[in-house]
Amino acid sequence: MSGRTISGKEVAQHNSRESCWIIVHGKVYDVTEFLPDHPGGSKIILKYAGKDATAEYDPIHPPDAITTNLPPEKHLGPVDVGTVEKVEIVITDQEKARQERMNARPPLSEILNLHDFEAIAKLVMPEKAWAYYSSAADDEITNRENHAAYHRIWFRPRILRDVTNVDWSTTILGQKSRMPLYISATALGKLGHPDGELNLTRAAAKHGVIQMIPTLASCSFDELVDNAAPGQVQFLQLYVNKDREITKKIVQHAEERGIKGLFITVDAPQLGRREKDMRMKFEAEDPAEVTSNKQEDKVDRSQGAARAISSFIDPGLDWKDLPWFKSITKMPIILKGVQCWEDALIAYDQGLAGVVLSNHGGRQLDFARSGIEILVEVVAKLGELRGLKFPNEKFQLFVDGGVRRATDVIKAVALGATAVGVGRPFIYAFSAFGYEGVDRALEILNDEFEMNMRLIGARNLKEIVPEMVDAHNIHQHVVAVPGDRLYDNNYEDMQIARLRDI
Ligand code: 173
Repeated sequence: MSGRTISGKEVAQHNSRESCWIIVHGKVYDVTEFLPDHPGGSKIILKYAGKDATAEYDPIHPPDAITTNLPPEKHLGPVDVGTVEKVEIVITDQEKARQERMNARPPLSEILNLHDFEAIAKLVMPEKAWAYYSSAADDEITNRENHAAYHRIWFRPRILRDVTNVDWSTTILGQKSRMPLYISATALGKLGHPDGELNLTRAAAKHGVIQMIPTLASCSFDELVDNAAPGQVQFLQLYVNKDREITKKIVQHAEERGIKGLFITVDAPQLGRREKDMRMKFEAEDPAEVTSNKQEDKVDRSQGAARAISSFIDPGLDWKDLPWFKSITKMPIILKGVQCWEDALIAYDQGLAGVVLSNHGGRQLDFARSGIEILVEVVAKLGELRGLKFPNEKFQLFVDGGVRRATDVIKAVALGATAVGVGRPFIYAFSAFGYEGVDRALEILNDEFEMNMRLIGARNLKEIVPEMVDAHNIHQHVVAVPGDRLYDNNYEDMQIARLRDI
């Protein structure tokens, strides 16, 4: 970075595809040559050519994204802040109304369960953020099935056991956790709250639960590790880059920084179609701009927030790559997104530490089965073929998707899971209430554990045995169960195409 201070006026002259400078956090960058390579497409950068792009940049990128992606000679120097023309931030009527709703949030003491966070988040989050987080693939059948599958499992509680003291703590990949639950990886946390994933780090520290840091966090990886409490356990979710050197760097850096488990995402060689998110983008774009888009962008921003930044993910990832991962790290390796016993068996035979039975929150293949349904077949088949019993220390099974209650977690544990991942509910908690929201969400789950452990007659997780649940209908997708009123209230109907305003 040269020391020269650059005037806002000079920056403003570089406002085209031919010469494009932008300001981020008070520094000027020449991104002209980077335009065609920007994972989010060139168009969005050009919108800020010659201007301050910080407000648009922040929610989507970790703070160090620009410095690591641009060669040093393109870092032009600090801008003379007083001379920068302010990018006019127009507060729309819609935004005003949203802020009013934010001021009308109920006190946290009135939030009684995880569904409540979702209901409030839906009302107070920026629309773009809600569209991105809540959306799922295609017709969102799997998204809803993830939750509904838990309705097909019923309890067989035991009575007259002294349940004065109950303990639901456990170990996950050898690490202590106060609950059989971890905070799963979800991208772009700053879309929902300015502190992004840091809200999760702090609340996880307070409650002694493990946070899985996403590859595509809005906070930088180091920021999330630096802000962890002494001894706090974190895992890393990994999207594998086409450039394996980049992946190697990420993995080895994570290990050096004390990350205790590597969760490689294997269900997203291409991102699913999240149509709520896509539709939101159409509405946000100026129609004239949309129609004049001449395919000059590598990535069409109208595809929604996730697709725009996912072009680095390698669809060529293969079982053949696993020995390489084992050669570059000693961290336990877990595959996240396994969806049938055959693949779980290969993972076991390859000596991996476990698998997450997951369909990516219903965001990838629609009509993929729920994690909890897959768990039942994996436990049965690996028992039959390899003599394994679950939960198993050496090969751990995790599930995620649709979990909203401690009873859901208890069902998974009874069926053989070491722990479950919870993603969206914590994003909703911090989007609506910041750190305190996540703190409250974890407190609610703790309260639910205490009561439900007593009610099923288990004093610790070992006493939660398969006989305590009746899951014989789990593979039946057409059994009638009562509707879930709280969940259904939050579930937002998908929209059908409609005419433009005339
Ligand atoms: O589900 C997602 O949205 C996701 O995993 C993702 C992938 C790439 C970029 C951003 C998010």
